[in-house]
Amino acid sequence: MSNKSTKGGKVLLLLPQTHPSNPNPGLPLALLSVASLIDRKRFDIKIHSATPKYNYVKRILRDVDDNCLCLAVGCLTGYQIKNAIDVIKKVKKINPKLPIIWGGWHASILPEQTLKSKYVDIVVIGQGERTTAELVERLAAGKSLKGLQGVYFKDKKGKIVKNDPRPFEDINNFPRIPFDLVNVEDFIVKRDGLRCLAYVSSQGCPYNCAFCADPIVYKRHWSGLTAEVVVSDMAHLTKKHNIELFLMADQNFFIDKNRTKEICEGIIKEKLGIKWGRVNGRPKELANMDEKIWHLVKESGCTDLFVGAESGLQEGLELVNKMSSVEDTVRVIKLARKYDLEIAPSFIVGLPFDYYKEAKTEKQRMRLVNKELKALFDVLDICYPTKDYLEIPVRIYTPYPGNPLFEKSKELGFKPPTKLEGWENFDLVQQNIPWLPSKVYGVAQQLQDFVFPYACNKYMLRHTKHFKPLHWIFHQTALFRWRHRFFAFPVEHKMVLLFRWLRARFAGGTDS
Ligand code: B12
Ligand code: SF4
Repeated sequence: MSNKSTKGGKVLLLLPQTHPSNPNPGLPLALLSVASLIDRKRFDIKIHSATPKYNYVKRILRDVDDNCLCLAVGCLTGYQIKNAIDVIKKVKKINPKLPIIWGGWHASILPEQTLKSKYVDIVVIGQGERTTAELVERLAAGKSLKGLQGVYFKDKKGKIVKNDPRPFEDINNFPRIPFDLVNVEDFIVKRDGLRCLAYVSSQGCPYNCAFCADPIVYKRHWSGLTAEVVVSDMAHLTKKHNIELFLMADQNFFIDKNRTKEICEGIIKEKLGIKWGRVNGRPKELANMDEKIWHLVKESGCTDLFVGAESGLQEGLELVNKMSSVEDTVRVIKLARKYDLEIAPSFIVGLPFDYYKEAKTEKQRMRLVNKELKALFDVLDICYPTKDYLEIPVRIYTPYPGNPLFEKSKELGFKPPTKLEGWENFDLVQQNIPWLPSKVYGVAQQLQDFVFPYACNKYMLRHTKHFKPLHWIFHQTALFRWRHRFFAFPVEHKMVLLFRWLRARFAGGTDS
């Protein structure tokens, strides 16, 4: 990281903590993209991720001196907002006039509401590369932000000024991701003993799923780096940092089949010898993908896929406008197994079906949730009769602003927060949806933390160095619960949570 003081001043970028229980947001890919077009000869760019590896708050407070031009934060909807505000409060005590910029998912979805907060001066909406580079130039020159596409700001009197949106741009127009702006080693994680790094090869998605934030932020645009750039980035990162597995953060990697084919061929041709995994795709797309490409995906070192199965009910898939069928989900899981690729189908429970309007009692509402859960287990029973899966993420539906299901949720009694701070609690554990019986949160957690991991036939191999007999009992009870769809009295789940808490507590502190 550079320490030089440059003429234009310091530009601080912060990726806040994601959650108190799991604060590490990891490699700040979005901030690195944002930084890519800022003139590094004139500005001293400092990227801070709230990784527990170092005290990011202390570092930021040290940097917000008179030579600092701005602090820019990127938040998802949820806890990151709280963490960002906590840091900004401290920054304001040292440098009250420092312009505070908000960008990223939450600010792009609700720019005006975000800007109303006293902790925000400027909002960057949508793609951040070109907008932020131009914004920084204007701030350094003391010019007005009027007319700057993709920016809302408060003028000197505190009045909100809304500029026009910035058209979506091909990401191949931007320079390569400047990985040298961070200490990459801080963001390398271990998975199955391999050195892994997050990597993103595209932005946006052309689909319009009714629960997803992507159509709002990227307006159904998609742009992917060319295969040549992806392969050369991978080669560079592998050589420089000895990366063995790339964790792909694309929203929807497989949009352009030709690009997929060329990336796979490039990895093979260049003999990179790497693995790449956690690749996101839509069931229909993958179910219809040419088997020659499936073959190349495997041959080039892909380890696992992540598909949004969303619901085991066809009416659920229609409600979320997935444009995919339950059969597609089954087919894609079978295809992945045919090519010996692990695949994680993720599901959402508690979707805002219209039926909830008539369901007056908790019992009636529980019946609807059980219908969703039954369908989910039916799909899993077809696809994994021997429980040989990687993981099965189950999330409670959370209404994120701006999309059609958010509007439906309001019809079902959901009251969205009216100011920025109100969105701090929007995560998967908080109980935000009024139509869902509260015990469903417990069931979803139990599935996620206990039933699915312990029922998995690989669990005993993977995680049981100690306490083998106890793990064996847990494995059997998880299988029993799965078989009988019985989730009451979750004693073993509570025990697992207690063990985790004890391990975290005695494994030492964080954020030094
Ligand atoms: C890595 C990742 C995470 C990481 C942390 C990421 C982070 N930013 O802190 C982890 C694993 C912790 C995570 C957790 C969650 N995530 Co997540 N995650 C992603 C993922 C896969 C990649 C993000 C990324 O780096 N993209 C690459 C960059 C280049 O793209 P970008 O983020 O869009 O950034 C561009 C613009 O948005 C803008 N921009 C972004 N940041 C900033 C900052 C500034 C200052 C400026 C000016 C501009 C700017 O400029 C960038 C370049 O053009 C995205 C999907 C995706 N592909 O984007 C989902 C995504 C962001 N996650 C999402 C969700 C819902 C979650 C979870 C709630 C649960 C879940 N479903 O996994 C939790 C919540 C965490 C929390 N409490 O805050 C949603 C966002 C919804 C929302 N309204 O916020 C996404 C879009 C996935 C989806 N379709 O559902 N996530
Ligand atoms: S396919 Fe995935 S990224 Fe695209 S709109 Fe649907 S959920 Fe969002």
